[in-house]
Amino acid sequence: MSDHTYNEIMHQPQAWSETLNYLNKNVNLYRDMIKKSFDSYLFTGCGTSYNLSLSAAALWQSITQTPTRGIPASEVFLFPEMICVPGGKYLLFGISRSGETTETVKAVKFFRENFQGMTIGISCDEGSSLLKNVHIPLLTSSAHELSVVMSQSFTTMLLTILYLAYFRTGRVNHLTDLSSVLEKLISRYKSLAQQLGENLAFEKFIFLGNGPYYGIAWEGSLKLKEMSLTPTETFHFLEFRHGPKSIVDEKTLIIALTSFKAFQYEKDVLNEMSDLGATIFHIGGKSLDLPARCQEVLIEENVIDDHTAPLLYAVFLQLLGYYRARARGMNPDQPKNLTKVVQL
Ligand code: F1P
Repeated sequence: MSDHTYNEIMHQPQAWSETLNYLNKNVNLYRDMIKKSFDSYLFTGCGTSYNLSLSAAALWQSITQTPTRGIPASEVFLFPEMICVPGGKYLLFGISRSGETTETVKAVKFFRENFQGMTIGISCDEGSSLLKNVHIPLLTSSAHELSVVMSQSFTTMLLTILYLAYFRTGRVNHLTDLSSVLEKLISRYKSLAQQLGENLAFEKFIFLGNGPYYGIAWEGSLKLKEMSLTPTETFHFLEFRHGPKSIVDEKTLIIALTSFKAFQYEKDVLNEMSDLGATIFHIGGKSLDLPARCQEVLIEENVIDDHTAPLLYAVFLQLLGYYRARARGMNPDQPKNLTKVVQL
């Protein structure tokens, strides 16, 4: 079965490799800006690109040790006083696959008119409005997509941000093997994502993630919703205990993105949910060792940590959404009610 969405999901190892090569060869585009100091850093976008901004902000702050936030583009111009303080010096990253999403372009223009600081645009489409309205345009054309839903564009733009954070701290070599690690993981675990996606007995889908995985959990949730028209919910692990766990039963699939840093806390939550009857789709660095109803994608490569693992996890969430859509007789290339770009 071949369609744009599937081809683009499977193209990610190549898109990542080409993007890293491009960034290595074009340091002149971003070197000066990335080495500058700002009071605070902002990542903004819409939909998938907002989910990306959530993970990007967590990663940027953790790697560069600078104050960073991820915000929906509409908040920048609707509630600017809640985002920027007068006199503050900001670096705003505008994220948009198309570079034409009205809110994102408006947010960048509003920011430049009202606040001090610089702007970087990251987009997969050459000559887009976003790239024309920022100080530093970064094009990730290797992840150009024909599909409506975003897949390789999400991970490749996030990889670009990870690279810039590592460039600032002199550790870009940490990313060298990611593409080949992903290739191995896809060949090993794609069938597991397909098997779970095709299991139509599940009726409730809960995505759990902490730290940089929270934005990835939201993205997996959106993929399942967009492609297979499935209602989903997303939480930080320990938040799920504070009420939402009331709905857990034998028809619940919990998609759990565990971290290295908080694994024991996350494992305790998942043990509880397994006792309530849920099935766990676990993506993580070490096994939960649950007695039953647990399927695992385990990333045991030593190059992987809480900064690089989130990128790899996203691919299996895309595959889960893709295969559930197919199993429900839907065409992921033509998701109901959606357009490739939201222009107001
Ligand atoms: C953002 C977006 C996507 C969504 C759909 C409509 O696009 O909202 O997240 O899946 O494709 O557009 P962009 O600003 O990244 O081009």
